[in-house]
Parts: sequence; structure tokens; C-alpha cells
Amino acid sequence: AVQELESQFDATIARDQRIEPRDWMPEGYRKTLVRQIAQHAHSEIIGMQPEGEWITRAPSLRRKSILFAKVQDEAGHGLYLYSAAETLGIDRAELTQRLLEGRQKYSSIFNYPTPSFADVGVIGWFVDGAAICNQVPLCRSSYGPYARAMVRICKEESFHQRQGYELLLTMMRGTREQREMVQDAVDRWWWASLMMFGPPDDDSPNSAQSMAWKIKRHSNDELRQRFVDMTVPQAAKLGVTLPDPELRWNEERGHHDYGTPDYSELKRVISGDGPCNAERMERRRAAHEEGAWVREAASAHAAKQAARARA
Ligand code: FAQ
Repeated sequence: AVQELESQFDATIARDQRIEPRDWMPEGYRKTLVRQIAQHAHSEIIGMQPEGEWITRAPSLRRKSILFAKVQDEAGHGLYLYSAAETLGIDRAELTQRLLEGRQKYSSIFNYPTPSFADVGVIGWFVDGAAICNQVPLCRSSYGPYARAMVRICKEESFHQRQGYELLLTMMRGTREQREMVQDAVDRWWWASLMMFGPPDDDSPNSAQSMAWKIKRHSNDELRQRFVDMTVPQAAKLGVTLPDPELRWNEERGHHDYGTPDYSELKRVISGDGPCNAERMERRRAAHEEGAWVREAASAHAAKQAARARA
């Protein structure tokens, strides 16, 4: 019987149809999805911190309200993603627990500091730009609830990317000091942004199976290349230099060649030893503890409602 279910599952994947929560799925498929969706959700929530630090210090009311809206969207993305994970039979409380115990990861990129306001612009341009490259194909991911969550998230990410780029265009039209702030932020975020796409293909243990299951649609290196090709003309238009002496157009390949990111740094940051890992986790833990009373009140309220409905 399991064999029959398995061949039905394989046929659904082969036809490019969606797997839905009620469908039978191999345990490995479920596990991989929980791992990837949870990591994605945690990234959105922890990803509120680096830019969030600038909300009280934004240079104008307009910039403050834009930043507020963006960071709030990230909270929303985290919630859609936790909901998508819940359809796989695991709840958000458990996923949060796993994050806090260091058993689940979040994106390496959110472990870097944001010392200047130009970082807000560069995060929008690079980090949201990379997120779009990675997530647009995930709208066609084989698991229905994940793919559908991605559609809405991508629309919002593209607004985020534009707000970052527009902020940088404004700064580049400003003083020499402002232009230097932008270039400095670009220099600090470029390589870390390339590493968001994960290890290179020959060192990516999960890629082959995830691609066979059509959870992932492209390899890490393919998406990284797409991001480089998309970003180079944007950098030229903005008037900044990307900090890679090997970066050049390759006519034959029809792509830009680029240097190799320091993947030992990626490994270090993923394993907890990046510039802000401890700070990010401490803040996340404190927010969770400070929110305990809200969760208790909501559960007590729900229990009361349920008791009333029974009476
Ligand atoms: N950071 O075998 P692979 C955002 C781990 S965007 C940390 O290649 P896979 C929006 C990987 O989990 C950021 N860990 O793995 C935003 C695996 O470890 P495991 C979030 C990384 O899954 C913008 C191991 O290394 N986006 O939040 C990283 O096939 C601005 C081996 O790697 C997503 O999560 C990394 N960079 O491919 C918010 C997108 N790279 O689990 C706020 C969905 C790899 O076996 C502000 N995720 N690892 O212990 C994916 O597409 C994939 O999971 C990849 C990794 C591509 C990230």
C-alpha cells in the first residue's frame, strides 16, 4: 500500500502538480519542508532586528514610516511561513523552541551589523533583491501552502527592494559624505549577500533531493549567478562599485564572472560565530519571554470561548 502511495506522490511531482497537506508524502519530504520553511520563517522574524534598530533613528518622518511598514511586513511573512509549516503537523511554539535551543537555523545574513542608515538601503537592495531571486522560483515549489505563501511574500519583497534602491539613489544625489556611506555599506554587504544563496553546488548536501522533489527549482549557484547579473547594471546606474576585482561580463557565457565568496566565513556564521549571532538570539529570546503573558492571556481567552461554546 505504501508503494502505491509513493508512486502516486511521484506521479504528482512528475506532472508538476501540487502536494497538499491532506496528501500522503514521504517522511523525508515532510522533514525537508519543515526544515526549509521553518528556517525561512525564523529568518523573517530575526531579520526584523538589523533594520528595526533604525526605526527610532530614521532621518525623516517619511523614512520612518516606510521602514516601519517594511519591518511590519517581515513579521507578516514570518507568520505566513509558520502557518505553512503548521500544515505539515508541527506548531509554531515547537518551531520557536527549536530555534531558541539552536536546533534550527536562520539566514546567515542577519548576523551582520547595521552601523549606518545606508545599511537600510543596502539591505533593501541586496538582501531583498537576493530574497526575490531565491523566492520567485519557490512560488512554483511542489508543496502548495509554501508556494502560495511565496506569491504574496514576493510581491511585498519587490516593494522592499525598490524602497532600498530609492533610498540609495537619494543618498547618492546628496553630499560626498552620504555617497561614501553608501559605498561603505555596499562594500560590507556584497559578499555576505552572495552567501545567502547557500554553499556552492558541489558542497550543498540538500540540493539534489530538494530539486528532485521540486521543492527547490534551481541550484544555489544558478540563483547566485542570476543575482549577480541582475545587480551589476543596478550598481552602475547608482554609481557605486561592487567590491570584486574579478567581476566582469563574459560574452561567451552570457553571464558575469565573479570572485569566490569566502565560504569558510559562511560556515562560521551559520555555526553561530558571526558578528551579531549572540546579540540576535539574545534579543529573540528576550522578546519571546516578554511575550509569555500575551500567549497565556490568548490561551485563557480561547479556553473560555471554547467552554462557552460547549455550554
Ligand atoms: N544561512 O544543502 P544546502 C529573508 C544551511 S531571505 C544559514 O544548500 P538547502 C527576507 C542549510 O540550511 C532569507 N544557513 O541547504 C528578508 C543547510 O543546513 P541544514 C531566508 C544556510 O536548504 C529580507 C546547510 O547550510 N530565505 O528572510 C544558508 O538546500 C530582508 C547546507 O546547505 C530562505 O530561507 C544561509 N545563507 O539550501 C527578511 C529561503 N545557506 O538545514 C528581512 C528558503 C545554507 O541541513 C529583511 N530557503 N544554509 O542543517 C532556501 O532556499 C534554502 O534553504 C537555501 C539553502 C538556499 C537557503
